[in-house]
Amino acid sequence: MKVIVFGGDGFCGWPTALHLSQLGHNVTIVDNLSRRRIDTELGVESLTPIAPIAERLNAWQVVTGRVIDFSPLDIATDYDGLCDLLGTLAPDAVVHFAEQRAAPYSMKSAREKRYTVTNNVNATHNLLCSIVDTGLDIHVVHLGTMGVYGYGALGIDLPEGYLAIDTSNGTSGEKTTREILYPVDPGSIYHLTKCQDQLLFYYYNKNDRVRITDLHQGVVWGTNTAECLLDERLINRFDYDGDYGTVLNRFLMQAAINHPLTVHGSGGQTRGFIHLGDTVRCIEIALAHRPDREDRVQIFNQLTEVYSVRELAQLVSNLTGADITYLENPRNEANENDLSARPESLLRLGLKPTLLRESLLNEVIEIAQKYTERCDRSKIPATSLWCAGKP
Ligand code: NAD
Ligand code: USQ
Repeated sequence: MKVIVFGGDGFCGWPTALHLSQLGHNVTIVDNLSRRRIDTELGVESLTPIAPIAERLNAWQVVTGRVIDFSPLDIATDYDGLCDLLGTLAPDAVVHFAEQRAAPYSMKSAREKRYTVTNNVNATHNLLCSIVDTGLDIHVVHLGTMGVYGYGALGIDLPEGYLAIDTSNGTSGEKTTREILYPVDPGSIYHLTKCQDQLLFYYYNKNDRVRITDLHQGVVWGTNTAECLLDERLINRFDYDGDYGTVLNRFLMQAAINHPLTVHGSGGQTRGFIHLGDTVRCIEIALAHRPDREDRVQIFNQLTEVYSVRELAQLVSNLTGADITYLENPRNEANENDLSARPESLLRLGLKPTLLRESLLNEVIEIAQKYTERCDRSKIPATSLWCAGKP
């Protein structure tokens, strides 16, 4: 398959591009390198020393003999460039990671809120519009989030994107059943953009029959996949700072440097989690199962386990002896929430879940220990507040 990986320089995109190339697909990465620029803006660096994109791609060719092309395009602003690229490459499929993905960054101030909305919504819309504009039949695989459902599940197992509802006509009393998109409930401006993406997918699928798979992914943990480990220059990024670091990787890194584990509030927030190796495998599965042209948007829940933040902190503490500190929550989220969801479709299509286990947690801790001297402890606290005056 000819595949474009939009956002292929990022945390999930880079290992995905390598994996698809390793499988024999013809891969092109498109990335405007905004994530690297945001690091500079925040005065922080990936804990792991990631190589410049040209060096990464050169190393991949030297080590495997395979070529990954690169195009430095901003897909939110350069619409003509995007159309030209699609027209030239005529890919079978695209994987869309190219969005600003940190909830805390999206809540920092009006500037970051506006950037996140403009960047994410335009990136997704430009991609869909350019597919229709060029007349190409391209399968879009998008990395969405479990956060579109909100975390206050209606006391049911979260379905995969759609909710069956019964309606009753007020005049005739006639009853009908239909499936609608599960009601969205975003918890940050970033999550809000993913809810907007959902509606864009719904419309372009309904009106133009664009083939779309939307992967509702939980929090990703882990750092390197088998392909990233082939050479030091292929190492993946590792975010640990208060804006981009996600909870389990942060706890593992904090344990590695003897920093107390930073639990927000009571730690009662419950989330879906997935190991990076499974993220990559899920995308491989999604690409292999292109929906038919008349199908509605195919939505898969992409998580393998559900934990509360408190449980994760306890697990890491038991493993390493790290202290746990309970901080006032900088976010506007419930003290406790229930969440129940399973990756039904991906399991049916062959996913073998990588469950959280000591050896894998230790692997992340070892990487964090190896690069301890690159850590700036002052960047660990989460300082982005959801509401003015909070905490
Ligand atoms: P990331 O920030 O590491 O990677 C995103 C990449 O997209 C970056 O390299 C960035 O430079 C690029 N990009 C952003 N805007 C662009 C634009 N307008 N044009 C071209 N390139 C652009 O993020 P990630 O952790 O790899 O996440 C990738 C996707 O997966 C995101 O859409 C995110 O919402 C989703 N996701 C991530 C997680 C997670 O825990 N990391 C969990 C669920 C879903
Ligand atoms: N948390 C802590 N301590 C920390 C960091 C986080 O208690 O040091 C808590 C947060 O308050 C939150 C939970 O952990 O309750 C998860 O936070 P997170 O930063 O790990 O994840 P989140 O903000 O939800 O975002 C991440 C990715 C995002 C993706 C989302 C999937 O950055 O791109 O969409 O996970 S999901 O959570 O399912 O919506």
